[in-house]
Amino acid sequence: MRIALHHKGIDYDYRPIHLVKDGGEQRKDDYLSLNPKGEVPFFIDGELKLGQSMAILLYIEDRWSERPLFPKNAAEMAKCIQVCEIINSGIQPIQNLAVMHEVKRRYNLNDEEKVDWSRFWIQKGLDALEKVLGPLAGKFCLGNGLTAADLFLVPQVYNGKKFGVNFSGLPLISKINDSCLELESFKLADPSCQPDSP
Ligand SMILES: N[C@@H](CCC(=O)N[C@@H](CS)C(=O)NCC(=O)O)C(=O)O
Repeated sequence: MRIALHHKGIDYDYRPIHLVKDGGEQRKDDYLSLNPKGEVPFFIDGELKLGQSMAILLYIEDRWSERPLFPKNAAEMAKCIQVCEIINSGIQPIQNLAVMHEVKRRYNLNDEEKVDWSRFWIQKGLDALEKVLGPLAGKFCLGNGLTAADLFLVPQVYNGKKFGVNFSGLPLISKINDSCLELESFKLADPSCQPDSP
């Protein structure tokens, strides 16, 4: 979401939610009253209060149509969503903090086993995505133009690196990630550049 806001040059207020401190601010009542799902991002625009990054991106795309992030052609749009969803519904949820926490608690895992769970699912998902991207990718996921697919890919690669995923068999994904990280919008959205970064 941050990448899209910077890409489109939208001015925004950033309200940090610390996901770990004190058991996670996303699990506190005041945040849950805003977003019962207890996750970030959450987007507010006037009366609109919106969770889920795909919903937020589609809203931003419609409201600020300059510098589009979704293809207009139906087949290309479907391909773009395919890539987004491999990450957004096929990888990210299984390696999320809440899932790691619950898997650890239920099966009495240690921290290394907990991380191994997430690493396994990210590796499996990115290995498949590398094959899907084969006929699609150029400089970015879909040819040489930036799309929403790249906005999902880069944060997932970031998490993959954090959890020790092996990128040696993922040359396409690595190359796309590098191309994205050269762009100003990705630099400004990087976690290390946020006001609450430790
Ligand atoms: N499907 C949601 C996923 C949101 C999500 O899982 N966000 C993570 C951070 S990237 C989170 O808030 N995790 C908190 C937790 O698991 O407790 C979306 O696309 O917005």
